[in-house]
Amino acid sequence: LADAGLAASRRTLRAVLRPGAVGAPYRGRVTYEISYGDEVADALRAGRPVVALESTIISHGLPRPDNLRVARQIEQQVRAGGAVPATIGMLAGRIVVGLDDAGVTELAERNDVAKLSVRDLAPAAAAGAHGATTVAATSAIAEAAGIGVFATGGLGGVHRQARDTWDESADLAALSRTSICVVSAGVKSILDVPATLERLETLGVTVLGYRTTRFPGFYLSDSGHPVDWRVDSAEQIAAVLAARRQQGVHRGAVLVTNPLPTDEQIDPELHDRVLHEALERLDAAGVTGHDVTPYLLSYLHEHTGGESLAVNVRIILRNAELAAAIAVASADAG
Ligand code: PSU
Ligand code: MN
Repeated sequence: LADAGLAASRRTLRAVLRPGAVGAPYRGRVTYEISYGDEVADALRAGRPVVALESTIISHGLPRPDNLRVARQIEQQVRAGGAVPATIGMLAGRIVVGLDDAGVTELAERNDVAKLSVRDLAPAAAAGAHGATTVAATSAIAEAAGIGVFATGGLGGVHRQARDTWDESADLAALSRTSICVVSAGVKSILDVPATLERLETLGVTVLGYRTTRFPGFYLSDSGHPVDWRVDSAEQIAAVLAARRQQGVHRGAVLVTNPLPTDEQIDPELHDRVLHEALERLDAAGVTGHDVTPYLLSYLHEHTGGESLAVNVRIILRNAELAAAIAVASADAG
């Protein structure tokens, strides 16, 4: 387990995982229950604000070596906002809610980290794999752990070729059945944005615009499409979450979309040119399935001269800040 980067401070809340048995065939005493970082476990018990963070962004969404630095910055941002960060991922088959720095480093630096959506969690655990969780998997785990707020960068959605490929991120279906508040900057225009919005509507995902009535396009402040509900403060978002609980109608996610200020968005001309190239290359390279999104993300990072990375980091930190404020406002509201 030392190799898995599990610090001694790590412990399971309810069950004991037999040391050395990770990845071994089920022999009656091995459990795959969620492990918690101490600080997260304490905060959850005490009802203090916690923000879930995904790890696919670290392993597959951002280039090395910036990914590790950014992963730490996101956690710091959540702390600065008065909440406890719970970065979620899998180490040697164990789901960990609240990875420590050694665990985050493993996921940032290893070459054998699997990208895990919800359906992958059980087989990856049984195989003793290291894995990074997507928005779909992170949401599902956060809900199971009793964490109500989750900060990410961009969401997965409907891909541009979906009419032929049926490639729609499992993030959307997961958000339709998972009770969680997700803060994102909308979706990247590597996706079919209007189709993604239609699917979010069909799937019953509540979409809020934070200080906007326009759905953000990640690098671009405005995707060109409207959002029905505008909210202007973390308290107002906490009120939406409280209303859902009290109404007893809270299956599915609340997606809070947090746009970049227009003077911070990526140069639209550079954006359109590189996006066009990336989509052409994707086609030519014959990339499919769960490799599509990482391929497009790394193409953008490599071909915008660092601009997309800088903007990406800015977006994530802003989302972490807002998520912490929502978690604090929700805890204050009881
Ligand atoms: N979009 C981004 N950055 C990301 C991702 C998506 O702008 O890092 C990651 C997230 O973890 C998301 C996943 O959940 O990719 C979606 O992958 P797919 O399209 O294969 O479902
Ligand atoms: Mn896909």
